[in-house]
Amino acid sequence: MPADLAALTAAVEAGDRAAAAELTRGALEAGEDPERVLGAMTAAMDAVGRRFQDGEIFVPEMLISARAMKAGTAVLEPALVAAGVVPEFTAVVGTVEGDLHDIGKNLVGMMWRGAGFEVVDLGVNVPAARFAEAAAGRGAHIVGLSALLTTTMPGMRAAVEAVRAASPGTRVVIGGAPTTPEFAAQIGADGHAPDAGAAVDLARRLLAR
Ligand code: B1M
Repeated sequence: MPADLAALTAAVEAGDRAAAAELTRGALEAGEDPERVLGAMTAAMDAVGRRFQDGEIFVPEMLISARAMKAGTAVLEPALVAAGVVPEFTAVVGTVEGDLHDIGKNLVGMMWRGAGFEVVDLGVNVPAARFAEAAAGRGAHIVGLSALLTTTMPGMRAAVEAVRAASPGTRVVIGGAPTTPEFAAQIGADGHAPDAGAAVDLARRLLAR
């Protein structure tokens, strides 16, 4: 029986965890290419990101879809490893030093995972040097910095400078409620994303070869 990849896309978009896992398992059992199965879920997250940006859905729906994708990818992972499919890009994300807000940062990480990136999440209250260390150590293509407090925004400048010094080729993007594109430009970041959906578009644009 042919795999129902359209149903898998719909299940992830609807945030149906059980269906996402089951349809992924069914697709693999039907002999579907693991990369195409991943593509079906990524397509769902692209749609979710667009709907979030357009104000049609909100954070809870985005989180629910991301969790459904996680359920599908947990089933898919062994097949991807066996097929030698490796993520094209590695991203490091974290909330800057002094800042404990992590919901937006987690969304960005989930959306980047949904876009097929390998994501290294450093958590919250991350010193500049730790971003630099992780970017260099993991050979990251992009680093995402989050800040929710005006008082922790200066930590973004320090992190951009530290990453630039340690790995000059790595892109650095920022986001979080008090940040702006102007602030990103001032501190020498490569870009600013107002939300997690836009962070996917921005990363893809910056990393396009
Ligand atoms: Co705090 N807090 N908080 N807080 N908190 C805010 C941010 C605040 C605006 C509330 C207010 O006063 N109206 C205010 C900041 C004022 C300012 O500086 N401008 C504030 C304050 C003052 C504080 C404390 C100082 C309070 C105190 O203790 N006196 C304290 C600081 C602690 C610290 O960090 N050191 C504090 C603590 C906390 C909690 C721990 C209780 C909790 C955080 C829990 C957690 O994250 N696990 C908390 C919360 C929940 C909030 C609010 C209510 C909600 C934040 C949130 O999660 N939003 C917030 C008020 C608000 O925003 N309405 C507030 C949902 C989330 C999805 O949105 O994180 O903005 P957000 O992410 C968005 C975008 O910003 C963007 O994408 C997401 C959407 O897709 N984005 C990125 C975020 N990071 C990105 C990175 C990117 C790209 C996009 O690229 C890398």
